[in-house]
Amino acid sequence: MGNYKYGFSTKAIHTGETPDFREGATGDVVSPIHLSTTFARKKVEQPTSGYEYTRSSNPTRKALEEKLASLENAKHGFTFSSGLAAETTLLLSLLNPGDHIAAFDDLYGGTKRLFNKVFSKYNFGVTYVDATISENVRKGINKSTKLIWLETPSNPLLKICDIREIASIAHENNILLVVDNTFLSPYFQRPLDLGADVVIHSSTKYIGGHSDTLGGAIIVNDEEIAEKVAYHQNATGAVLSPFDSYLTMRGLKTLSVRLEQHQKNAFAVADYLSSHPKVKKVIYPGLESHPQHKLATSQTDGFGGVLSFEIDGDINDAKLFLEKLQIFALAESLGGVESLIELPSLMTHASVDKEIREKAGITDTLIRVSVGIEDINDLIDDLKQALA
Ligand code: P1T
Repeated sequence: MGNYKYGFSTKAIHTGETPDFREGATGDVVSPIHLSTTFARKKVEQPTSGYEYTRSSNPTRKALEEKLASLENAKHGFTFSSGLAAETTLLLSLLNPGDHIAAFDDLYGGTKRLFNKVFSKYNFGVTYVDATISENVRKGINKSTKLIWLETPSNPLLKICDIREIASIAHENNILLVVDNTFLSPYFQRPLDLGADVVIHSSTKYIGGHSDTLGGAIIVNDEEIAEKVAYHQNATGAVLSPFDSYLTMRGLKTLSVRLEQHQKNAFAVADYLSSHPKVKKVIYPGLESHPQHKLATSQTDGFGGVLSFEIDGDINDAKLFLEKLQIFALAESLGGVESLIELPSLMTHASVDKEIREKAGITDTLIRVSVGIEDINDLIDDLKQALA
């Protein structure tokens, strides 16, 4: 199924899963789960089906990889056992010791831990910059910089970076731009179309959508990058299992309807919290009060289902509020159909040093909400009773 011919939902449902009508084939409408770890061949020199061993390639994983690539308007997709496994494989594919990354200072805590505590041991340098001002990125690069790394919207402060502007700074300097597109998914944002070179996903989130499968993805157009990633995917081995590929594909088919509902509920929650006397500030790119609302509108088709807010009080008030909620689960992660809520300073971003965290704006009373697709009245009632 060609990349550009069909609309988003048609591609989400059909790409990679065309029924097989060849003689003896069963014409499955849904791609079967190919659990086999190895594939028999008739001749020593040549794999008969094109498949050899599931770490290298697997038909169920391939169906998902084709689907994901088509949704990002890309040629190549690769899927991994988690978002961090995708990031690790990308770094191993594209960097050599001594190379440097210019990264946004508001990133998922686990990504910062990977850069600061794991890759730093192998002499990779990282400079964090406030990439909401594109010129800061230029200041953060040096002659060893090979990658610029962004999340937009960022986790957990929902800051927006100008993908087009930063892509041109990257390319003027022969640097690749990586955008983590986890928060919006390709339904609302397609960074490769805006000039990025690599898209990263934690498919654990909106792409899977049901909090029941961990995964990650790398999506690219460039043949040379694709070749390097394919080599390292096989050589290092953190691939997505056939069963997780199936679950992720099943989730992906409803991405557009889920995200529309996530966003609708997120707007309603943002409006409710904005007018509550016990809430100091609400951060949601869909609100006109968000400092980069216009930029968000210029590069995305929507604002997603995650918002953050600061409760008026101290950390104990924040904890009390979180523990009183009945429907919102107090849990890490985001992007599932159920509403999740968490305290980044003690949960998702606890691995980031306090000083760095606070400098970036992740205070002790900042609360992050992944608004689910439950009935909105029930969500608002739950927030109301817990705030009371
Ligand atoms: O959890 P994993 O699938 O390995 O993905 C890591 C990751 C990468 N990028 C972003 C933007 C993420 O938010 C994450 C994971 N985030 C959480 C678990 C969280 O609660 O924020």
